[in-house]
Amino acid sequence: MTLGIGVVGTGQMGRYHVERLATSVLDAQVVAVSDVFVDGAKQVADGVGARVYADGHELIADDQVQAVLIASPGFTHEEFTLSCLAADKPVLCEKPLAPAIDACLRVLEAEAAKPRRLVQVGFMRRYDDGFRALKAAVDGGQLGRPLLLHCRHRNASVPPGFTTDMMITDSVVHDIDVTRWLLGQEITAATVYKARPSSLAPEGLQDPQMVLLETSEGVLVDVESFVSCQFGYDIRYELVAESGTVALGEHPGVQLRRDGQHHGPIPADYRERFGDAYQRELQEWVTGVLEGRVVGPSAWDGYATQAVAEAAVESQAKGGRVAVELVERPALYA
Ligand code: ISE
Repeated sequence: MTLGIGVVGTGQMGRYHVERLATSVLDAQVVAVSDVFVDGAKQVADGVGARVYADGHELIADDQVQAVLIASPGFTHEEFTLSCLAADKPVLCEKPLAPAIDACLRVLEAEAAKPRRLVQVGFMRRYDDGFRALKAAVDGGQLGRPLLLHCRHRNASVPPGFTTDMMITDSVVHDIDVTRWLLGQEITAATVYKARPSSLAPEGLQDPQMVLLETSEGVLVDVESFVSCQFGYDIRYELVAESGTVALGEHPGVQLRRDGQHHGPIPADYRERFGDAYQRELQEWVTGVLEGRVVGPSAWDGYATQAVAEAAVESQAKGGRVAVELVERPALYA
């Protein structure tokens, strides 16, 4: 059996997913793509023999489209996800589920009324070997109760127009998601501290920052967000538990020792660092949908992450600790 997939949005991430779906994901076929920039969409469609739409809702209504991947700009995610829910089609929505809590809640409410989950949110780190090993170590319990989590999230640089709040909403959201998933706890408060800005950061960007998160069971989590670190894409994690620590290993690749020095590669960006994770995310989604289940990061995860992100953005703007309030978790996400 092959899953007919429609991809909404053929910008950078949309193209990245289309290429992977067309070349290396088993049992997947891209049957339609859409974008408001139709010429770009046509180019992508021609490469894989798919139909083209200017309007994502028309793509979702296409009978050949059995499942939808949304990679259009964040502000369109709510309407397209709701449209998929109305059509009863499984949907993998890139993060964010929606860029505002109210919008996330509307999606949550629409899905919670269904007998089964249809929505998955694109938090791909959960599919990375290293992050999975970290979770297995925490769940295995040999280290005792987690106490602290140190997260480092560094990008070499950011595109023009990247703003200080996007350091949270575009970048730290991944650390928020990993924290909740790794610890199996909700985040109850966020406090943001701004370091003096790097002279190499774009004008006006308050980079780097430290985000302090508190969880429901009292674990403290610090996240360094540094989006113009210059040297590469650098993701580090260390969990401190009662009787030991567990850390993500260095990215695989050869390590060279010569002339009294050692050298190793640093990935250029998240697509290189998490290429395998994206692959697994798509493959597990396709296989699951063909078997009638959606089990990846849920709309609840998308909502809870957005709620924490908004608290952190408020702390960024006003200073101080901001508490996170969540609605009651619907039974569908138990
Ligand atoms: C980017 O949008 C991503 O989603 C990456 O995973 C993240 O690490 C990066 O910081 C973001 O800008």
